[in-house]
Amino acid sequence: MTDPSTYTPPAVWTWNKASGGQFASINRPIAGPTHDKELPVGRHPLQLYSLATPNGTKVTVMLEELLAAGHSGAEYDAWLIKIDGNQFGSGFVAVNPNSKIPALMDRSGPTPIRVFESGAILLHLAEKFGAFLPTDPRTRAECLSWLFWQMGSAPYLGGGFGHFYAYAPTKIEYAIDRFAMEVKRQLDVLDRRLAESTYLAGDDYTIADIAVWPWYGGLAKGLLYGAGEFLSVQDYKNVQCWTDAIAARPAVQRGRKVNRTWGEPESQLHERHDASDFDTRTQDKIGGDAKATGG
Ligand SMILES: N[C@@H](CCC(=O)N[C@@H](CS)C(=O)NCC(=O)O)C(=O)O
Repeated sequence: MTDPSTYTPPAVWTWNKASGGQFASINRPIAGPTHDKELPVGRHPLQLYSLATPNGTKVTVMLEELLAAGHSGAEYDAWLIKIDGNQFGSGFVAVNPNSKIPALMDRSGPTPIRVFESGAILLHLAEKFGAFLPTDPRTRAECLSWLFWQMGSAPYLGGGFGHFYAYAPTKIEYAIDRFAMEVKRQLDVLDRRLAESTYLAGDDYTIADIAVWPWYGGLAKGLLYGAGEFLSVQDYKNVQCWTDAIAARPAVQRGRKVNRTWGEPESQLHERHDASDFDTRTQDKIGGDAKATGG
């Protein structure tokens, strides 16, 4: 790799397949499917194709919250899509042309509706069930503002800071410094908001919290990129308090297990097809040789 201090971009960029760090094998400069593969369809109205990364966790937490609140129409099948190439299968690309998890097929009506982008999925579900989205215009605007704040901010955390701090093949001080500064600023934005408000939109827990928690709650607990000490996350006291309150919710504890293929065996439910799966199908219950479709 060229020394960053001596690199001059060529006139025309070309794809160097050997570069790109830990995820080089799945990164490509073109969209579209690489192979034919139909997606499985289960018996529930909602079919989720996902993995328990922060973006995936938002949706499984939302679905578990909806079910806990009594919305039985939110019953779902959660199919595992490992992002080692399965996101480029033809069936998955038909649901999400952007080839990223999570992707949802809402099969509750006569014609299936595809929804991709985790923020769009949260909003679709919140509107469909009239839940976790305030109706009062001021609070609704606040909720949507924080929801879209998350969608715009997290790429600096994941694709910026996380990539250069944890995954890039060389540690580039300029890049790490730039994104550490931005991520700490984002944590301070949240900390100041949570000093004046219990939840991001106001007094009630909403899709804004559901969207922000897997990223910034995970970061605050040192679970992302091993960067807790580096970013002094313990200093963001209000974020810590909010993170703990959300983590204590039973629906959150269930949702974070779904489509998870790492961590303690009892924290992994590779696929979820029934509410009872949490009691009977986690990896500690079925052993290491779990049946997972994997896309
Ligand atoms: N803005 C998208 C981001 C989704 C995303 O980046 N998903 C990642 C996993 S967290 C993924 O599928 N990566 C596979 C790839 O980039 O090929 C969302 O919020 O849904």
